[in-house]
Amino acid sequence: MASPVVTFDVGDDGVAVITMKNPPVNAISGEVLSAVLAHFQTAHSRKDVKAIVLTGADGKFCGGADIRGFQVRKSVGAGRESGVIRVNDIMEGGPKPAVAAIETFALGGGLELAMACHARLATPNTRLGLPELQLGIIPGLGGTQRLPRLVGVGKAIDMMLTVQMLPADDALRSGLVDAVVPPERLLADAKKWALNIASGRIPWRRTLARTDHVGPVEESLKIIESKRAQYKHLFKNVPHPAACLDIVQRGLKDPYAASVMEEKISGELQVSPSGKSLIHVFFSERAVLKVPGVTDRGLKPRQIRSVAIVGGGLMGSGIATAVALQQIPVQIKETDSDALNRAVNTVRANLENRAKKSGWTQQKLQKVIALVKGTLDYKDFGNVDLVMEAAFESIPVKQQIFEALERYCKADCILATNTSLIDIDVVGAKTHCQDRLAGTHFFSPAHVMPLLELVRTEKTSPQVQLDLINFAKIIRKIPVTVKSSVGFAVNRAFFPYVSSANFLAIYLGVDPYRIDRILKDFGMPVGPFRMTDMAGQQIGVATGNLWRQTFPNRTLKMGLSSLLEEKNRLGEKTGKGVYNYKPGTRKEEPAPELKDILAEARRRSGLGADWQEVSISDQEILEMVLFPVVNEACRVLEEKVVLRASDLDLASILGMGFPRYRGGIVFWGDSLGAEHIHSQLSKWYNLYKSDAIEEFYKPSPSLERTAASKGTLASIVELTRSRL
Ligand code: 3H9
Repeated sequence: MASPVVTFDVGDDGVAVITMKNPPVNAISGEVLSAVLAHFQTAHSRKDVKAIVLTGADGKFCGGADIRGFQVRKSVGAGRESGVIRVNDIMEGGPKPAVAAIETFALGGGLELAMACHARLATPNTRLGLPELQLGIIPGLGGTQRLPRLVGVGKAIDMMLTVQMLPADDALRSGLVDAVVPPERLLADAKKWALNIASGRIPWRRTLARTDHVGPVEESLKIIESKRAQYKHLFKNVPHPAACLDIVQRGLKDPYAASVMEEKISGELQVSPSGKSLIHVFFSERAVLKVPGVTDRGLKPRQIRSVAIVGGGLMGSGIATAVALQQIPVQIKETDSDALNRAVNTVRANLENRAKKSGWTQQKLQKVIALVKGTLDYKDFGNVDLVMEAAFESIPVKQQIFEALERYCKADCILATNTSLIDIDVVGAKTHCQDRLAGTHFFSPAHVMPLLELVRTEKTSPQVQLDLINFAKIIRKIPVTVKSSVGFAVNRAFFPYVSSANFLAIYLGVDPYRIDRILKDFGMPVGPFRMTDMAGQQIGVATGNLWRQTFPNRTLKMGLSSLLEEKNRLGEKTGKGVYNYKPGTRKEEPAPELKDILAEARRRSGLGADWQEVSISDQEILEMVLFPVVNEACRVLEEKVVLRASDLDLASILGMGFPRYRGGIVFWGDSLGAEHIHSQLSKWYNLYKSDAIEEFYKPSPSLERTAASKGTLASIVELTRSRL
């Protein structure tokens, strides 16, 4: 017989202990919720039970509703049969007091059950919160009603909208828990607390009826209005943050009615486009850490105790900052003392900035700064566990560096390159330690951006890959394992983002500022033209050249970057690019000169006097910019550059800022359907194929196949998230 998902034990003291047991996080499935409520009813009816303690097995209280069941969710019923009403009536309204004994975490539905108890005890390592909004839903077991009544309306809204998980001491100060006790005393103290409520020594408080943390309705309404203004930016393109505020507001007058409505809305949001996308991202973030042949071999990651960086430019100093921030000693190597001073000073400035933002003490700041050392000599690398090269993008330069690294570093030191362009096999061609070679491709600024592409070659050993995955986690990066190839995953898939925008602007006459606005409205952090200004137009020229060499048939012959570079309009850093920038700011303004620059680009592209602007809708512009990205993503999947489609989704979100609530580039493509994307690309291909754009809009063979078979883009790669 399967072991029960919730156990029930009554001790001699008359306390019934109800324990949720649903590994790995004691999540609330329908079965768990029914069993908890049934055990509460049993406890209420048994004469030998005086009080109840609700807890979780294996030192964890509960991680919330079982998200695995969301995709196949059926309605849990409505009205008085629904889960929330049963929780209200049975747990909170029942005749015997209940205390939640909370260890490690009480999240989402887990915290909601705890809040329906009459008191909560937690251990010092516990985190508590209602993170439902990260999944595109709102709490659905009374959380929007009980949390404000325990911590106040303003704090409850902050916690839900910004997905804050309170540490136990903060939860105690805020009123969310009643006591913090050591883990070894948790159960005994919770029992005592419950018996004290039963005997009247501690007042019996039903959360929904509490008024001690909430002022008059008018005051709460004012708080809600101010929060609506404060969090306006979160409401763009998604329904759940506004739904959460609306339901908190409704509950000010009638929390019981509001909590029934809350459950209904939460269920509807689960199957909304943004709900499905955000739940997909949640699982993608966990799947990416599983690399077959690496993380499933029983190997133990070796600890990286010290790191060296070769090259202290923008990337090198950013990487050194990310390493030092996690208390790992780091050396930076430069070629001369001026460059070295600049590099060390940049890291120091980054750390000072972080210290200011995070309120570090001077002592802590100095301790972290002391971890960063500069050197001009590889001889100092003798003891480091990992070297990351972030030098100039030149094959001979990198090959020389790796030869030196092999000579001076210890025999098991991992040798990595931050190249974003060059094949790792080529970088390490002159070394003999191919099994220790890998790519660690950071995104700029490296101490801020969360993505790390871990590039492996055929020869990179599983141990080295595992060590790097583990190291990435330690320096707070999300590692996506990719195959060594041009552009890896993110730069490769998103190269067409800028190319298609250029095609639209130069060849079809669409205003670049309109293109940027459409992409921003879609949810990208910046449009393609603003992005080229941020990166610098020289980078655009260099990447364009590389692409032209690698994929000559699908690269625009001429983009704006080369013209802008000629005119010394290099982007943000020169105050002029596609946009103009007010001196000393990053605030962009349309440049009146751009019209003439575009006209020149057309002349140079051979577009004669008969050239005519094309009238085109916002929707078509969006698709003309993003469908080529989906098309390239299909090639990335086909070539197995990533392990799974969800890895590319995650990389697109973390590396390019593709909106999370759209699930990533492949997930979004699948939400529209391969057939639609294929038919649009085919249309543009037939309309616009020319010397300038050739096969740019031509559907890739894998998209063609997927559309014909009515399959999903995600299944272009064999390994899927759900099969792991
Ligand atoms: C909710 O509660 C709605 C209610 O309001 C309404 C009810 C009607 N379900 O993160 P980890 C899996 S919505 C199922 O690596 P950690 C996870 O996929 C929920 N599975 O561990 C992974 O599986 P695998 C609101 C879950 O120790 C494994 O557990 N709650 C769930 O670093 C380990 O996860 C949340 O949003 C779940 N709820 O962190 C909390 N949670 O090994 C979401 C995790 O197969 N969860 N798994 O890949 C978390 O934040 C973290 O997982 C947690 C543990 C802090 C709990």
